[in-house]
Amino acid sequence: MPRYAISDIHGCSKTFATLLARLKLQKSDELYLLGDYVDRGPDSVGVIGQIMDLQQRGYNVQCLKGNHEEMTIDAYQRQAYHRHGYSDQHIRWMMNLADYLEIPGYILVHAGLNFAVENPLEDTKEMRWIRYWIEDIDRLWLGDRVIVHGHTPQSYLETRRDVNNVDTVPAICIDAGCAFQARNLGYLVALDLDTLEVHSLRRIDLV
Ligand SMILES: [Mn+2]
Repeated sequence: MPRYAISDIHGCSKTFATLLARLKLQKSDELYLLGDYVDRGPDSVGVIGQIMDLQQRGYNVQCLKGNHEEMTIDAYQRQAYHRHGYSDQHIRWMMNLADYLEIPGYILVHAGLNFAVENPLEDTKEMRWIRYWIEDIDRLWLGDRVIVHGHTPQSYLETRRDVNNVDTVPAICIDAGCAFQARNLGYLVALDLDTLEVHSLRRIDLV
């Protein structure tokens, strides 16, 4: 039963649907989505709808909260986001998203972990926002786990490099900048957490 992780879909609903079709996702598979479903791309509501639909149909999809969901919830609570077409149900779904997940072999988190505090798993705010934390990883604390995260876009080729370097640096960034225009970005990737294969798909959505 494959386990996949995908991050930073950012409103690219067609690209997301196509990647899932490529993976031939089964109900017995595990799909982990690491946050930032919304903003930048053309169809944030559609991405949330697709994920909720998969969950309602019995697919094993577990989702983290990204900084863009945090901002969306905050704006909604200030009554500013109704015009973006989110329903109360969408917002409730976002509010219930996890800060991080621990599964065999991995810690999954949107942005990363703050190793400046005694217990990195207690700093849930930085889990959605932190950058430049890789060099601070406490290998003793982490043990043989690998951190898989998104949030900071890079070429999908660098994701492959992260995979190849995982024994040296136990962190893999899977944000391939799906909604960005830069020449080396514009991909959505799915990491197979057991084979470490990086499935990459060039963005289909118009941004
Ligand atoms: Mn982010």
